[in-house]
Amino acid sequence: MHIPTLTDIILQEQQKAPNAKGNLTLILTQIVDAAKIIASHANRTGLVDILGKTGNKNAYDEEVQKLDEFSNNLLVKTLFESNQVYAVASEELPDILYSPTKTGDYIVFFDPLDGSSNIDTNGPIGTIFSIYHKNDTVLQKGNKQIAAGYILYGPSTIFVYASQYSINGFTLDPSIGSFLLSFPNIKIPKKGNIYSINEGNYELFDEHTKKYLAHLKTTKSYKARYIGSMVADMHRTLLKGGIFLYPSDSKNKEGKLRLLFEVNPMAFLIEKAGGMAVSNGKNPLDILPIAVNHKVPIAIGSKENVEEFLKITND
Ligand code: AHM
Ligand code: MG
Repeated sequence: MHIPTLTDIILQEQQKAPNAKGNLTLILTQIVDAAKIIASHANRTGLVDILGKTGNKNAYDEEVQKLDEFSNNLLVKTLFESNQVYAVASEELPDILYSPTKTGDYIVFFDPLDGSSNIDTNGPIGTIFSIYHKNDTVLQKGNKQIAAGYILYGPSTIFVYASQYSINGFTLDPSIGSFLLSFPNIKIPKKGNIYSINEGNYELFDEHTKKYLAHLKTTKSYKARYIGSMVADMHRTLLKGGIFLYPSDSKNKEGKLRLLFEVNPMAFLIEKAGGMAVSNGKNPLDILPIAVNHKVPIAIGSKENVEEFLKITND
């Protein structure tokens, strides 16, 4: 039986778009290739020190470069090599970068290695990306995204990709080097019993957030899960349902997560799967970014959980 690959699905979707010339397909192919390289480097991060001590470091010299910096440079290079990308913005870069040739009709935002504090303890990490058409301005509302996705580097490498038409998940088969369709047509459960928030910040939360947490704790069915790597926490939320939150607090007045690199791509994905996201009571996809590093608080996940969050925090 032929299991469709990520490339098969991307090509199928290209046919659905009227007048598509395959330019978006080229960008996605570059991201897929970069993801495979990052996955293979992520697998070897723990070897760097050992090989260094045994004098074998030279063969692995490139590993010495921090994985987030390596991933960032790789994505910038591969995206511009597609000749389809006019500008990129990355969580690792202070400014927007423009194509040296000033060509390309697309803008790509990405977080090359999200949750990188998990690397030292072999925890899951991820890459997040978000694609827009070139417009008068680089900073556009999230509802203008034409595609978004993430790659989760965990026990398996998983690629979740949403276009205007669908959202699907793929697992990397390392023996053939292809992402195989493993989660077709993802639908988030209408309601889940898992909540995900950094409760270490409890004393910093406002009364509304505290009230919501009190509600969850008195409702026996809820379980807490928090990895501290948004891609991993969102992947679980997408498959199992429930809610992920990074609220504002007295230290981080706008929360921690960035609208363009983390919140909007995840909100786009979750909506395509039938879920919901809110930032300060409104859909984050409707917020006009005022800067590349614009941050917003976020509650995101199953529709009924997010509606419950809104009801309790608005009362
Ligand atoms: P990073 O982009 O610097 O890795 O930070 C983003 C990460 C998210 O993956 C995660 O949801 C969050 O930070 C965890 O933050 P905290 O440690 O404050 O709970
Ligand atoms: Mg990040």
